[in-house]
Amino acid sequence: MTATGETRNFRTLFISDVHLGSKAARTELLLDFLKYHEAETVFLVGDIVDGWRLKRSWFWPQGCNDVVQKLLRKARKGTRIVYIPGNHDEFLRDFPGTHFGGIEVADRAIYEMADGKKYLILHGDEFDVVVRNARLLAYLGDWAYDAAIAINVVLAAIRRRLGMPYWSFSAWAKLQVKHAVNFIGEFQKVVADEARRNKVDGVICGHIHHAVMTDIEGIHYVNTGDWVESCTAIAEHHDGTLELITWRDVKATAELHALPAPTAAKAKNMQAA
Ligand SMILES: [Mn+2]
Repeated sequence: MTATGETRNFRTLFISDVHLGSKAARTELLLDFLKYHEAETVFLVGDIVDGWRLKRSWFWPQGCNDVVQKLLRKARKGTRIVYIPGNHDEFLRDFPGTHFGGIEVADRAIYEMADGKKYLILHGDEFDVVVRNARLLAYLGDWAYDAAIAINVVLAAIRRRLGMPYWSFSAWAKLQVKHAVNFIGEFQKVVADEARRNKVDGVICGHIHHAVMTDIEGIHYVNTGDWVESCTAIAEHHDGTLELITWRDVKATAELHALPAPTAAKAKNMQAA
């Protein structure tokens, strides 16, 4: 957004970890972001709806409806929207290949950017088991790595059928503050490895609520971040360049410096309403 509040047009937008249905979801900021950002394709990279939170207690304020409506309206107007479920909205994993309201559901995707570079798009929770048992798996080798991922997928499906909650990486990492940085590094490494196995140039994922664009041994690792704290998204320009947008900071800067005082005051009143 510029000081005058112009809409920016992109080829693709990538958003994840909105956690609609959790009190932490920053729906007003996301709505605002969606208002000022258009794209030909929008990838929802998982954990958009927090199904587990909703199962425990129903929390669905108007803001959640507004976000869903905004996305459906974009789809109606011709934006291609692809929803890649995460662990918090894994109920959608039972419906790969289906459409609802013009939104496609897919387990993962391989997507070609405007510059021809190919990216693997996935949420990333299937690698939790590898990150948690990194040392053991490194010791046991490749077969154990593949087996661990396969077992994790099966266990998650069984837990889902039994109505048991998914084990949460971010909650777990928060408890292990001292090692959290190592876990993020390990997660990034295994996801980059998966991209390499798929013979693509990069990977775009979410899950760990840590937005970044970096090179990991020749693989472009991109994480979309989240809309519970940092309010970040990844945007692909029409030439294939990727940009990490931290909307929370853009908004804060715009409100502090760019907007004339009456407009800023009006914006505040509107938010309060
Ligand atoms: Mn997740």
